[in-house]
Amino acid sequence: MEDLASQLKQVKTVAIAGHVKPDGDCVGSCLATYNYIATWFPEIEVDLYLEPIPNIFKFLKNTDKICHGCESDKQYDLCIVQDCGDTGRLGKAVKYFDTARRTVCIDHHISNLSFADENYIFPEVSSTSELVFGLLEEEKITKEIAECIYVGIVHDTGVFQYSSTSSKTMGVAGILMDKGIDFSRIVDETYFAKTFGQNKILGQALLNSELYLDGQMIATVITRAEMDRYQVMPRHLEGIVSQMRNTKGVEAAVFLYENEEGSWKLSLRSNGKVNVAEIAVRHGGGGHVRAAGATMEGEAQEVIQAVLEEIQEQLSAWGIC
Ligand SMILES: [Mn+2]
Repeated sequence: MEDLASQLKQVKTVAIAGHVKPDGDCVGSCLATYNYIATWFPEIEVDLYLEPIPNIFKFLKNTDKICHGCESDKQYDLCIVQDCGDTGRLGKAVKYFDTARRTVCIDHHISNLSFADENYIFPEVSSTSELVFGLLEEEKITKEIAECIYVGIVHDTGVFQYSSTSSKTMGVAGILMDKGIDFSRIVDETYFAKTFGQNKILGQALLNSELYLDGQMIATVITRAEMDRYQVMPRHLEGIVSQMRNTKGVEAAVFLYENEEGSWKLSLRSNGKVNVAEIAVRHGGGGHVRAAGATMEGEAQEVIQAVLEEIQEQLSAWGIC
C-alpha cells in the first residue's frame, strides 16, 4: 500500500474503526484519516466508529461526528481499521469490518496477524498515527489533521521518550509543528494535565510507598477509602506506577489499588531486568516485558509478598539479589 488516496478509488462509502477503550493514538490516527477523507474527498460518505473518547481529546476536529453506537447495518465499500491488533478488539464495530467489500488495516502492534485484505503493519514504528502520516500527501495535511497525528504520536511515545521513538518520528513531529499546531498546549493539556484529585492521590500513593529487596523494588497500595476521599476513579490512577518506577535504584515497581469487589488490581513496571509480563501472566493477567497487570485476591500485604518473591527470584538470576 503506497498511500491512502489509492485505496479510495471507486469507493463511495468508508467506515473507520479503532480499538475498544480508545487511547490517544487510536483517537488521533482514526480522526486523522476521517478528517483527511472528509476534507479532500467530499463525495465519499465516511463514518468513524469509536467507543466514547476521553474529554481531553475533544478539541480535535470532528470528534462530535464520531459514532459511538453501531446501530445501523450499513455495508461499506471499504472498512479501515487502525491501531487494532485483532478483530476481537474492534468491539461492536466488528460487523462493519466483517461485511465491508474490502478491508484495510493500519497498525503497529507486534501481535497483529495481518487480518485485513490490505495490511500496513510496522511494529517498529512509534504509533499508528506516524504510519497514517506516511500514507497522506504532505500538502494535504491541514493544521487540524496535523493536530490529530501529533496527539497520537505524543501519547504512544510518552512525549517522544519510549524507545519506539525514532529520528523519523522526530522528523514527522517537525513537519507537523510547521503546520502551525499549538504543540506545547497539546502536550500540556492532553498528556501532563491532572486534576487536583489526581495529583493528591499520586502524592498519597507515594507517601504510602515502601522499598523492598535493598531498594530494588518499590510497592504501594491505594484503598477504596482513599479513592473516595480524593474522589477519583481507577482511570485517574494512571501514571502513578510510572512515577514509582522513576525512583533511583529501583528495578521493579508494584502498584495495587482496590477494585469495587474488594480484589486488587495489580500494576507492574520494570526498568529492564525483571520481566513483569511473566509475573502478571502467572496471576491471570498479561502485558509487556516492562509493563504488565493482573487482578489478585487476598490481603494487600499477601499480594505484595507473593509478587516480591517472584521479583526476587528473577533478580537472583542476575546475581544481584
Ligand atoms: Mn498505538
